[in-house]
Amino acid sequence: SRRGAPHIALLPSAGMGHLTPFCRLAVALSDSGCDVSFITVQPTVSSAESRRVAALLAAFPRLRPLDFRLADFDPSAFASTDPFFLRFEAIRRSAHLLPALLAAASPPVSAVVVDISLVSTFLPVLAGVGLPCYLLFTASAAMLSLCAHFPAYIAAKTTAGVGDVEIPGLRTVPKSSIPLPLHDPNNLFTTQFVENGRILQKACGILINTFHALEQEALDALNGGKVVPAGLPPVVAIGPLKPVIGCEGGSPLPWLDAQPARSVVYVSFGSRTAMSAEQMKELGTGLERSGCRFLWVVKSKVVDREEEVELEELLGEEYLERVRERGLVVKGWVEQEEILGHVAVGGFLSHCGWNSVTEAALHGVPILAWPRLGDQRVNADVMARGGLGIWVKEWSWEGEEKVVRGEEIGERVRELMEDEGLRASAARLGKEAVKAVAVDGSSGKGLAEFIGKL
Ligand code: BUP
Repeated sequence: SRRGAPHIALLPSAGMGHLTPFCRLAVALSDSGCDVSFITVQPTVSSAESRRVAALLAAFPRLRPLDFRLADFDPSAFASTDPFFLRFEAIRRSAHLLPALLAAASPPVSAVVVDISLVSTFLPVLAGVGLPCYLLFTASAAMLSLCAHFPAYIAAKTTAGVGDVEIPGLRTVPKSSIPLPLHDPNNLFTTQFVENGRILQKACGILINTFHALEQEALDALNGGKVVPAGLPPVVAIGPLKPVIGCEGGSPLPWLDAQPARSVVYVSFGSRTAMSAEQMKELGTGLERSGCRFLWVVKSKVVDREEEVELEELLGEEYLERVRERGLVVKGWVEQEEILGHVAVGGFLSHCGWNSVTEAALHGVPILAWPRLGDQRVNADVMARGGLGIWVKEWSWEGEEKVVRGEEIGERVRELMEDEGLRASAARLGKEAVKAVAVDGSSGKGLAEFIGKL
């Protein structure tokens, strides 16, 4: 690295949605001349994560791996069964062990970038040893506003449950879009979310994987002292973080090469959203009825290590036989970035995990949103406002029994693929995204300013 260049340590959290932007940030910082240490926790929750970390470190030997051994942790003591939330907690409770690991690093660490889900326990520990703590917010600026305002909302509310949340200076997040765990004050995720929200003000800065053309209003509200009257550290948009070529895994898809331009709808609900067997059948029917070509990534378990059932068993051999000509159904990991960038892909039926939204934006691929849980409805709202896609608000959500019928899914998919106006507006946003991450774009400059400050 260049003389005098900062040494930045990155601490990602559990789950592909958190790991992916950190891998991309690591490469972006390293490409800008920084020394980068990448803190890893083994074993990872999913095998997708361990493969990604191994591929990243192999492709970029200049990144320094730092193996973080966690303190003993008893998951049964917590009111959650979500393996990812429990891992967040295990890492959070090991914060006191990080300074010793960092102290051994040479050259000395100049700053640490911590994942949002971990920040409330790490920030005080890092401050204690005089290390600047930045955070990377891995979701939308709208979600950051909710995170920043939520502690004040909880403190001021007079009703028992959580209702519509009016974010000062921005917009109201309706009750139905609030992540389900947040309705339960005793949920482990709620405790983490509120603690992390409270400490935001003390961070040296907040990096966020979004861009101005998509979320100008939210970024202005956050930086203009509207969301948190006491003020926040600078919220710096650095996205959409660019994919790291050659290490995001997956198999090449010769099938796509054989399809006409913009004819295929890509269907994926992310790395950790499982769908019920019945809903999966209906989705299959819907894709078949749409008459469109499709590439469908099937997931039936929250953690990939537990995927055992074969496609034939999930969807039936007959179905797979029937759709063979027009549809490719795959189980396991695909290279989503490559798929979204492929000329054959003309639409994306997506759960609206934030990484997926930013990837679709970068490639100008229109989205049909079917958010399922967590921050996904907030994200779907952002992408619909930004002209990137359509969100069918009535479709089922975490905790609901409702099954969306194939007929309706098929109709909406066809609409997505036939809407020329939407295609044009998604393409426009794609151009803005590409501009933003260029060296002289808003996000490119944001990253350079962050590095300059260190
Ligand atoms: Br599935 C799948 N290939 O097969 P999100 C996902 N991805 O490359 P999530 C693949 O994983 P959280 C696959 O491109 C994106 O970068 C995808 O992140 C990639 O949603 C990432 O979209 C998934 O944020 O995470 O997985 O639900 O719940 O943590 O947001």
